Amino acid sequence: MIFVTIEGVDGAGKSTQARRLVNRLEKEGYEAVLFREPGGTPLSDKIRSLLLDAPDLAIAPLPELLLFSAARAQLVKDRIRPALATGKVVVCDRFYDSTTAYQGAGREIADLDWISSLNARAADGLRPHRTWLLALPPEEAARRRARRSTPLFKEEGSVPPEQALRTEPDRMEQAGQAFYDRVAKAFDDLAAAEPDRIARLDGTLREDDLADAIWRDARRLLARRSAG
Ligand code: Z5A
Repeated sequence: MIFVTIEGVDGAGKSTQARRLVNRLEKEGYEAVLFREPGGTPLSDKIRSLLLDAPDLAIAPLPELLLFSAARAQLVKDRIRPALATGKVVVCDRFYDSTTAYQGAGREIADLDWISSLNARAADGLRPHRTWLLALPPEEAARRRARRSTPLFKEEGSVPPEQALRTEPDRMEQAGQAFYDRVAKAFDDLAAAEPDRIARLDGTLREDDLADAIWRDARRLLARRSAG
């Protein structure tokens, strides 16, 4: 079926929109599954814990990138490919654009060609049919992060309770503002480079308006798909 992803800086509203899209798809009679990166398989969840929940664990930029990619490779193989093969719509809260933005630009592993081929390899050649980038000014993103409490995240696969209840900044969130500025710019650059895939949406819009815009686009994609 179709594979769609939602991207943006932390706090941009990705989880909210991913959840709403899946609910809407189900209401309209589609079988849909939601994954969050990193995570979604036992290995990917363990990698997530290593990457995010151990603030004092030193992880250099290259191993960080490889760990995110390893988590993704397992998720694609064990969950995403099989779900697509059985006709489901797969919605993923972050995918490889996050690696390009956070590790490529944020962590300044500047070799974008290499990252792009690693991304393709880890994704087993799978390219999202559509990516919605929720763009948010950095100060608004920071404000939302600060007031974030327990996410209502619901995905196929396990979300350990300690992650669902986490309110302290995770390892990634300890990076400074310059890091987040580079990440946001990299997302914008990706959207400019791949306009056929990445739709940039104004993340400051009301939740309902964003959900409507995403649903309209998703419905078009689905219609095109079923027309052959
Ligand atoms: N990472 C990476 O470095 N490389 C990679 O390859 C991958 C990931 C895949 C995952 O963190 C971290 O891993 C992330 C990038 C890195 N780190 N950083 N830093 P995560 O999974 O724990 O969380 P996140 O992906 O960063 O997302 P988030 O912080 O949970 O935020 P969100 O999903 O974008 O937003 P939300 O939870 O839906 O909403 C945040 C708040 O805003 C909440 O209070 C909402 O009620 C509110 N909200 C949502 N929408 C709106 C609108 N439209 N208006 C007003 N308020 C809103």
